[in-house]
Amino acid sequence: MALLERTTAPVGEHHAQQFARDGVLVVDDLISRDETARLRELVEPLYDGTVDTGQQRMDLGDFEDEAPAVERITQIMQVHDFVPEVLEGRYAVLALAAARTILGEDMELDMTMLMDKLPGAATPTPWHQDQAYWLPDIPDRRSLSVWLALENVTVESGCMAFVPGSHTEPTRPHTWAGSNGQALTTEVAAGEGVAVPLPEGGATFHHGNMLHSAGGNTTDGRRRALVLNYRSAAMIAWERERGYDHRSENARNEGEPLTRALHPGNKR
Ligand SMILES: O=C(O)CCC(=O)C(=O)O
Repeated sequence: MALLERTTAPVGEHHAQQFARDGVLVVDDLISRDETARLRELVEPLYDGTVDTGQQRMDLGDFEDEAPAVERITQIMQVHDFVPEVLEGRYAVLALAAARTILGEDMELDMTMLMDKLPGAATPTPWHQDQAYWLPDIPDRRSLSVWLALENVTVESGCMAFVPGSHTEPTRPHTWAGSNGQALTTEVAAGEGVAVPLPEGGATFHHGNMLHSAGGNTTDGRRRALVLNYRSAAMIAWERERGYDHRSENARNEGEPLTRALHPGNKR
């Protein structure tokens, strides 16, 4: 399988050109092992339930009909509401600087999210483009997501996969991944995707129109990631005026993909 070029932090002008071409950057060493360990420690109370994350926690994998042995894809939205310290680390400074270098000085943090696949949670995150989840008429589609590996992530434990260059194509039609849940999915041909294993503290940076997925976790270890999403300050204000703030009070409605976010109360 093809490998994506690896880069080093901090992300600079050269990387901005690479991002414009590929729509994704792979940074093996965004933060140190100590910083990663600190982040794991900060977010564990959210995972183990010591901190109640209420409706911000959901199983993104509940599109599968069979009853799961373990929560399939644990997703916790707006992590910094519960643990503001997650934004105090060096990586948050690096990620914001990268977003501004790559997409413009008006980039700001829009969303944080935790994604955990417990040992044996073998449900893949379906192929999708983040833009399929957004308000369809958003006037400015610049967006960057940083997916930070909180431990070594392999193909077997559910690393991310991307279709380099797909960010320049129109957003593909998406459908619900199943009769339950809020995951969307789209068609990607075999061989289009490139899997990106990462060491702990490594990160991928992907464009909002990038086709991506993640494998299931077939190992006996965890697969935790912290995601930070950036877009322009004006677009964050535009979203909030329309009641869209990436919280999940109404996880799924009956609307069609690409219109769902317009339904009253759907905040995700
Ligand atoms: O971690 C995963 O399983 C998927 C994450 C994802 O889709 C994203 O960060 O946009």
